Amino acid sequence: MTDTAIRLADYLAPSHLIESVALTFRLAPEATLVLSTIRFTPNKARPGSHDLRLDGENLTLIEAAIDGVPVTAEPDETGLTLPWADLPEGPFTFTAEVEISPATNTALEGLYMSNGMYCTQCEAEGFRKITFYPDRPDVMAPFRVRIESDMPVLLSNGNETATGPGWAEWTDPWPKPAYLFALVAGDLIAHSAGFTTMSGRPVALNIWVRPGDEGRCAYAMDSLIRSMRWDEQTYGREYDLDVFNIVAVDDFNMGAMENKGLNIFNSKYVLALPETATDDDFARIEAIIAHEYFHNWTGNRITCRDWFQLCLKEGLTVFRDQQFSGDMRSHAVKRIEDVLTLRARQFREDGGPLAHPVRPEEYVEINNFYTATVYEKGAEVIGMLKRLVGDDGYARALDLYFQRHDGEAATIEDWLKVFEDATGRDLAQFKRWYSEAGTPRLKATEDWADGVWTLHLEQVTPPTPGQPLKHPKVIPVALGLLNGNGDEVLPTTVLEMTEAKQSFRFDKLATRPIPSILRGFSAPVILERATSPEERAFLLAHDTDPFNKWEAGRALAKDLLARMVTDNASPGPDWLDALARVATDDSLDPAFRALALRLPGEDDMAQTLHASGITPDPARIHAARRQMADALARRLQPELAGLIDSLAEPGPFTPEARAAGRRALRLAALALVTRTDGGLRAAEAFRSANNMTEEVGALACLLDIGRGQSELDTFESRWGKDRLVMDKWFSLQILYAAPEATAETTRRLTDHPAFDWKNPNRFRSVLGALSGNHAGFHHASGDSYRLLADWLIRLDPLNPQTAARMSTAFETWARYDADRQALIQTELDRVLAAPGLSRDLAEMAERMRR
Ligand code: 0A1
Ligand code: ZN
Repeated sequence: MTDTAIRLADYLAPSHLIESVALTFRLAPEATLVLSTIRFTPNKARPGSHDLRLDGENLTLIEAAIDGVPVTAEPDETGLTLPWADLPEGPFTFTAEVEISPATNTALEGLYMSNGMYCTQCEAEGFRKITFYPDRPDVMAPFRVRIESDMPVLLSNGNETATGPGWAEWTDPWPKPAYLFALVAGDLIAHSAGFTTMSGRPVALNIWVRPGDEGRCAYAMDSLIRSMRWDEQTYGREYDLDVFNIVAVDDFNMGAMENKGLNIFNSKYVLALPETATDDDFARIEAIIAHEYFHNWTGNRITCRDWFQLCLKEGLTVFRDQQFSGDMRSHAVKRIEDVLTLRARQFREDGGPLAHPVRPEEYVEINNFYTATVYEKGAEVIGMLKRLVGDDGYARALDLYFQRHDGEAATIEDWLKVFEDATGRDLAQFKRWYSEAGTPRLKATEDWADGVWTLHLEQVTPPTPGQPLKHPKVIPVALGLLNGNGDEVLPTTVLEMTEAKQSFRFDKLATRPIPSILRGFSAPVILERATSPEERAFLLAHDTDPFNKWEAGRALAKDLLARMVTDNASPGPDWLDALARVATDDSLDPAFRALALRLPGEDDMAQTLHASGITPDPARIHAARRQMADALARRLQPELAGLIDSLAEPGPFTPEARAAGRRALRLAALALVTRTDGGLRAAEAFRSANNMTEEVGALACLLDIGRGQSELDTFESRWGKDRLVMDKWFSLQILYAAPEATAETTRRLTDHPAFDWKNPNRFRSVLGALSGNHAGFHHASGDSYRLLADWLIRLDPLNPQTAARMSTAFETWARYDADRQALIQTELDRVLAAPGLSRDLAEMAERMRR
């Protein structure tokens, strides 16, 4: 593996730059012709006599020429080298004619077909499957594209500059790397709108979908318009083309892609109606539309020098979409949700064999580094930077970033330098957040004497693969102090920790304060502090910081669940009463109350137990968590019916946050009632639901108590023709299967005629649900491990990217007992022995293998 690794340290500037690119596509499913005319110029930043290496994979080269002189060099497996001796001294024109086969491209990378429509996915290195090109992000060029096809709608990047029967020409004036290239041709229909930018320029907006889906685009369009306005108002960023097109495709490896002026989306993140999409779907659509739109500046106008800098665009763009969703909805609720995701995905990654820095230093397959660490921890690092330099400093740094680097391919060094220049701060130590993997543990203890309260902090980052030794990081610790009445005696203050051990003194206090540490989750660390249940309950009731208020309840629940698993404890009044008070407190946001009622996840619990030196038993965790839910249901029983009734939404469905929060709390209450009424109320809720949130919400309640078969059948006959809705039907049955039935349920569903395993959404909805059912996946029989490995081996030759991504289900093996470890290692070995294994899956399996 190491001999094929690509290293940041080996970066060399490109030998040649590109002045312009012209492409012609003659589309045909199995024999598309790609004609390219590329104007190259030697790169002055890389003096010397260099061959020109062009990337190219799975291409049939018909002919190529340099300034009209045929090229005699032959391509190899990964590209074509134009020897220095054949290159003119100054600028020259390279032309090529290449044939490709989109219809047989199952990897969904490059030019491929989905439901009879042509589309592309070029990030990270897909353009090399379209034609010979220096497929690296630091080579930027303006593109002209001509598409010839009898498909009615022909789209590419930029503005449409000419069109006629059977062809269209698109011109993108903004220099871009090849990974932002896109082309779409199909029988599509547009949901259209318009937008006037802050300087008064009109922009045509279109969301292109298959005929029949045009009625499901309104929410995505509304989200797009709000994103465009927000980026103007918040970051001063204006859109820069005459048109912004979005296309929804059913077969897509990821969520969506920010191609310049032509975003391509997994249809799951575009199409939504109240009847077909849940509140979570609506929120995700809003966030992803915003994310891709925001890339226009953070990613496209300023791109990455190389793929090691991926977090430069992704961390920043996630941070921006999180800010946007907070502004559109509730900052408190959004922060809690983001931290839940961070812990579930990034802390999990950071604590296992796949841990890597936010800016990795080497990779074998870059597609394996579109990770929670690069995205979510990358966003956290920016949040910390903002906390340290303040809102004004952040705004000045961002202005400088856009001014200094517009049109460039930049690095993390460039990014940190704008903060240093704009604020005068030295960020040398802060940079460790980019280079060191692992989640720091922050240990907190206190002293109290003579009106002086002292907080002692100690940071330790555990070793991660390839990085045995860690260094102290700059940790912004937001702190507030409360007195016994719940009044704030110290409002939120950011302490700046820079040493391995550091103490902070607070004097002139009348009474011993109750600290609220790491408010707003001010740094992506694990806070360790011995805290009594009484103190947690106090903070749950009184903390003025909404994140820490929620966190106190969470910690209370996790402490209890841990004791239930290890000591057979049972839920007592401290937790039950504290939670009941929050659940029924009408002065609190219903969305917040719903989050407070959500019990800790089983995977999260396994991670926590492992971190404290206890080998987690998945079956015990599962049973204890259910026991916890039962106790809560009994405690709240007198209130639940009233709560459910009072939260009924009069009037038509709206996806906005307020209504969604009420539905979330209502469903949380319904889930509890279901544990005591045998499903009566949930069955009724399923029957009367007029939106997908309540329909699947009620169904989930029933499945969770082992009922709901007739509702499943009703659901299937109602939605059998709707791919996106049926993905939910597949997932739910597996997620809520009993541990011993999970593998069998999954196997049965893979035999279902609608299980189209070549469609990534459907594959994920089944095999992703298998690994999402913690106790079922880790069932002692090892059946689930085997089943997943079988399917990874089967998918890999067709779609290595998705197979590799789903293999991360095994990344937690080291948490479990020796038997489970051995079972997982056997499966990883079996994957590694698969003939013709892809580089993608091979890299992942090798990194995970003991
Ligand atoms: N840049 C996109 C994510 C993306 C990455 C890779 C893809 O194919 C390998 C597709 C999409 C984003 O951040 O939304
Ligand atoms: Zn992105």
